Amino acid sequence: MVTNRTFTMIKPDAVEKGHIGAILEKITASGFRIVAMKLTQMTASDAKTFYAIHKERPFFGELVEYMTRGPIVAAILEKDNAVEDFRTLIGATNPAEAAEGTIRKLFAASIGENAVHGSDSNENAAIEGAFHFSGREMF
Ligand code: IDP
Ligand code: MG
Repeated sequence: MVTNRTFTMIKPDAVEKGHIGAILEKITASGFRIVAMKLTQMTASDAKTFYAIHKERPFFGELVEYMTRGPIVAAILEKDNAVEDFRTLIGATNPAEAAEGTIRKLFAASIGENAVHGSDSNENAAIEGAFHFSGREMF
């Protein structure tokens, strides 16, 4: 398994607010190489599959509504220790608890609308990347 890659989404709230460029700048300035990237929109079926692990949580319906309401930027990123380093770069799930300078501290509005996704393990990075991209879209 490739262990130096992670998967991210710039979520609908951040796209709506015009933060795509600023967030990509933070990502590339932090040493991540873009392996694959696209502007796309998730269907309800996509979001329910992607977030299936959270299907019993009280916020699941709200999460599916949010993630499908507009376009996202999906990307695969490469760097040594990508999964852990990217989680550090984005900060805590709740922006109120995110460290200064992190993407969520800078751009997220709330624990629900938190601007970016980052994979939580190498295994999930591979699953999530393959959910959005075929091999010929990866560089
Ligand atoms: P993560 O994105 O930091 O890995 P998870 O716990 O995996 O956080 O939750 C997935 C996503 O579900 C979060 O990024 C956020 O958009 C949403 N979410 C998590 N907790 C809550 C909550 O308490 N209320 C509303 N939405 C939430
Ligand atoms: Mg998670």
